[in-house]
Amino acid sequence: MIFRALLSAVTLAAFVAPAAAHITLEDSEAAPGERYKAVLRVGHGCSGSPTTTIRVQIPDGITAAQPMPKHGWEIEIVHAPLDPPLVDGDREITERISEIHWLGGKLPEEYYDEFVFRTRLPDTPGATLYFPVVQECEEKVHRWIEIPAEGQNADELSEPAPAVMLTN
Ligand SMILES: [Cu+2]
Repeated sequence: MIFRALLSAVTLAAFVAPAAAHITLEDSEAAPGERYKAVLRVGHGCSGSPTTTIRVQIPDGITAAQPMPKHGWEIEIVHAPLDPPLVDGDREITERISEIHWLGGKLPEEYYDEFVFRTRLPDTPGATLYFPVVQECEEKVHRWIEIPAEGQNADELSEPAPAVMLTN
């Protein structure tokens, strides 16, 4: 009986969660200037349709990013020029990773998964960085690209971009 009650509570939680789940970063706060392991959490597909592609945009302030390989998914990296270039010792870095794509997988609506990459955060305390994500499913697409206006709460947006706030 207890087990049955527990089971129904769990079922209810699973049923309620998707509305607020969206795609979010596991750590929504991080230290400026430090390494940051970005874990994108994908809790649902597109109205029942399985997720087949995740595309994340790396914000301008981030000059270094590195995706973690993922079984069953192919990774594609998009570069953008760095202007002015960064000087690292005797090396000049002229481009940065601006997008990471995970392609060719199939994440059923009922399941949860994580898409991981690491970065070095800019040294800008107090700033909020947004990582817009396009989630493509077999049918339909979610565009988690909305950024709150000054003073607006991200909860008011229907498809908010995953964000991390740089603490002091
Ligand atoms: Cu959601």
